[in-house]
Amino acid sequence: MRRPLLERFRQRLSLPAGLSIVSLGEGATPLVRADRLARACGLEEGSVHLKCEGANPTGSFKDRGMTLAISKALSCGAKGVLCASTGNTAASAAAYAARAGLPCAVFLPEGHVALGKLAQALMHGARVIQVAGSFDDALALALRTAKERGWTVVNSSNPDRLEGQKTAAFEIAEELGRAPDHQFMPVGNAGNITAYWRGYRELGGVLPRMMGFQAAGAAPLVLGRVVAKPKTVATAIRIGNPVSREGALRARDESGGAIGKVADAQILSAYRFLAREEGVFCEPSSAAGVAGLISLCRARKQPRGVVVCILTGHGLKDPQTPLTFKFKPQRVKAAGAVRL
Ligand code: AN7
Repeated sequence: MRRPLLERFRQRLSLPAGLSIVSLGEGATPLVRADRLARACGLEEGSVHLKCEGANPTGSFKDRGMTLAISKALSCGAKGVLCASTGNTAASAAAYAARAGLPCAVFLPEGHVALGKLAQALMHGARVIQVAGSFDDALALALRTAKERGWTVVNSSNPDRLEGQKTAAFEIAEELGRAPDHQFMPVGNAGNITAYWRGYRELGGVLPRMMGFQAAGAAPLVLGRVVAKPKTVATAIRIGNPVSREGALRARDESGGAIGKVADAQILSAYRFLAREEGVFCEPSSAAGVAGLISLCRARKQPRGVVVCILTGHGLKDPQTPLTFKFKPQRVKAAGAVRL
């Protein structure tokens, strides 16, 4: 049996003594070389790697923090857990709550959650609350409901989430023998970039420049103001008022990195490139960091040294976006002739 993530990194985490761990075998995700991507960017072969977080039990990086948040909620005798989510937090919370035997409620922005994530929440028995509004509206309602009912919030405002998520930085540094020089990743609520930066700083040694990318229609950190009506095909990062704004800005400034924005067309182009040229299928939001890397390289601002791109969620989360591309299957009779 795979060791729970929290046990593997016990020394580097602040865990209460005797915590009973709720695990689905999260973490230890593949770091794969991306030589075609490197070549397309004008970078040296062997210098670009993809951290495939879609290989986590529920298909996204959220499982790293959820194992800790749900273990703690269970040990504290929580009545139930709840979260607002663009989908992946909901899927993860629903699965870990099911495993813990805790009731779970998820607040989703109606009409803007990828189908696979909704299916996961339903299958794991969560109470699904569709909110007529954005993620930011759903979060406000979730927080109010938690207060009224005394349920535990497992959004990234819960410090256990980011504490668990920082383990991804440990895995990358362990595998490369040191931290990368540049890390490219998507940014929504900005919890993940905050958690990675904490992880790398705790390790010491080489520190990467943290390069975060938001979708152009949902880029509050780039614009320096809340976006009331965020809009992007990358629904996971369709967020106008990031909870971990301060953490993201600190990661950017302390690391000498940047937070930029990429258009939906650039996100979709990177998404297709990864699937077709690297054999790695991530969800659209996950490709935002890669889109940022490609865009910098096109502008001849190649990053130096070792580059890691974080692919935060699996492509199967969103079975609908691929069908928006031109796609014409051959229809043949069972014994017919086939063109290849
Ligand atoms: C695939 O599930 O916010 O910057 O509610 O699902 O830490 O928010 C998801 C975010 C990137 C952004 N990639 O991470 C949610 C949620 C994927 C995501 C992000 C999300 P943060």
